Amino acid sequence: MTTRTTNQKLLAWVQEMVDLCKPDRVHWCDGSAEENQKLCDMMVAGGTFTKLDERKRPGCYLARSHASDVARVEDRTFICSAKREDAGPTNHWADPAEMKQKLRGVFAGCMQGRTMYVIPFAMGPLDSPLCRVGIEVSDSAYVVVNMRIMTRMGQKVLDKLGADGSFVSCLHSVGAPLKPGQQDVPWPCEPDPAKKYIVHFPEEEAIWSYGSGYGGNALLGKKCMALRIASVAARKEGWLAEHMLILCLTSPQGRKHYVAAAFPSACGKTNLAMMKPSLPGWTVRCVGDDIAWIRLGEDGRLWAMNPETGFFGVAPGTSNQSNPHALASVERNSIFTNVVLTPDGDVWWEDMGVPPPEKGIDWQGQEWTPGCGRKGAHPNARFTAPAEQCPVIDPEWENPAGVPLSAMLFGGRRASTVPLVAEAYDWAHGVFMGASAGSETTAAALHQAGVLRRDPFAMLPFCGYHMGDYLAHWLSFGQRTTADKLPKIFFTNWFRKDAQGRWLWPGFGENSRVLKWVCERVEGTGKAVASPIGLLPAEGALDLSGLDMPAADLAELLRVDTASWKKEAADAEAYFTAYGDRLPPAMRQQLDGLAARLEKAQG
Ligand code: SAT
Ligand code: MN
Repeated sequence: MTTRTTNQKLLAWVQEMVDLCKPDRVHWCDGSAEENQKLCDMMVAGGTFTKLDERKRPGCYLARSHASDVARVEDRTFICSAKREDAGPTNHWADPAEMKQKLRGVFAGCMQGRTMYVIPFAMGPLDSPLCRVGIEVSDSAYVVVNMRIMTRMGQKVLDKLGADGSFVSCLHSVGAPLKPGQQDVPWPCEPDPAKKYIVHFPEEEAIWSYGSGYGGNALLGKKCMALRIASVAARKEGWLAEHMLILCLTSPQGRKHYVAAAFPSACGKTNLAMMKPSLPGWTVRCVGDDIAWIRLGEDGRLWAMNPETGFFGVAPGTSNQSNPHALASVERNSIFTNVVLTPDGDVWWEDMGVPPPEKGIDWQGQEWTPGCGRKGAHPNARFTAPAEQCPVIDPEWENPAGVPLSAMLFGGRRASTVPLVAEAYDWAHGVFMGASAGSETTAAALHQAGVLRRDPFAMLPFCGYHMGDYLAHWLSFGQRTTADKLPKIFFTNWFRKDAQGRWLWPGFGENSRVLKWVCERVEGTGKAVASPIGLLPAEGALDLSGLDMPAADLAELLRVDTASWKKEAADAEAYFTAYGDRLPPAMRQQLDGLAARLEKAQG
């Protein structure tokens, strides 16, 4: 295979990685359809991929991971900044020199018997001022074909890089070298979680990932580069790299608003991003479902861009009711990981909204029947689908300038306390709302699901530096532009339950009712009432027409219980103490302001 770059730094780095990992072969990926087909065919032959029925899912494949390798591994994720305090209290830190030395031992010879793929990729449209190039070397063909969907990948990126362009270096290995003659397995990985490493060197802009082939652990353009490494660069350069979807909402009168929203993994970002509004005449168009790179425009507004080109969405729960446009996006040219294979060569997952097959093969490769007591799909089963296949992709989604934001939403999964929607009083209050956000954990990471934790800006697992500095960076935008130019900030919670544990809000397309109020607030027409925690929709301000919602449910959805909020404030305050003297004074003022308002409401 000939190399197609004259970039000496790149050639030298790849050679260094070859010398370290000792692959049998090196393949420079050109990103072509032919190359992709060859890799897919090879994975079918090797058992990694099952080709789905061409009439049902043209161009689609199913993969089943090893049972130990099903989600991000936050415990094994490290930020190796030169100084420990720059990683901050929310990240695992290790000394970069010591970690590098340890990893050199771990990676030594790790690609023996395998091919090293060199994957040139770009995050962002190639002509965008925010576009960044990464080079991932990986011994996984599964990673190559996923990266081809999720990023702009191949020769065009090497052309952009040119002879002296710089890149984020991303080393990835599944950590399963093959001895001569040793038979490969469908999903090679390092099964021992303690031997996996997802390591970031922010000063060097380097990523070393070992032992996992799954999702954000292995598709290094996504969380590792576009969030952890990019967030550090963004702070230095004055922009934001955020865990946010971007959507365009258009009113029946044709007024457009771009909205970005930060929710933790597996909390419905993909569903909101391409929602089918239940309110007649409203439309939602999708710009992105997971990551937003946001810069301050010359006009003083914040402009957001989706650096990815695909969706890596949670399959279970995706149905015609929850997300018809995601289902349409995965009709062809998509990869499914850890879902059920049906006897007719199609896929199925829990809460797909269609009856299960009489029998199938589950995500672990076992015979499966409905009612057998086991889930057919893993709760963190995923689809990888090209964004351009989304029937409601926004015409501006590849605009190199991005799109101007009217509003930002923060949210999480909260069974109690947090109302359906509340608007921040101003930018600093909005930053406080994002900073103090809590959410119940999900299956997107290998940890106990359903536990409430603080997840500031939904960035807890993804911020590559000290979270106190991150809050200060967000606050700085309040000084760098004027309040009228900044997006309005809101907090939302679709997940509130009543005392019996029943969801109070129907969610999905009905969330358009909340978005409508957000738009009206932006335009200055929506009515709101003050509460200790922020501005709530005034009576009658939420459009509930055609929705059979008992008054008591609505009241409960919007209720701000002073006692619960005092606990909430105390919890946030205790959480902030970990930030030490890097907690911006404005956050302390916000805590005091909230306490005073709660006191007044009670008294
Ligand atoms: O596996 S990913 O990190 O890409 C998905 C997620 O957790 O958001
Ligand atoms: Mn995500």
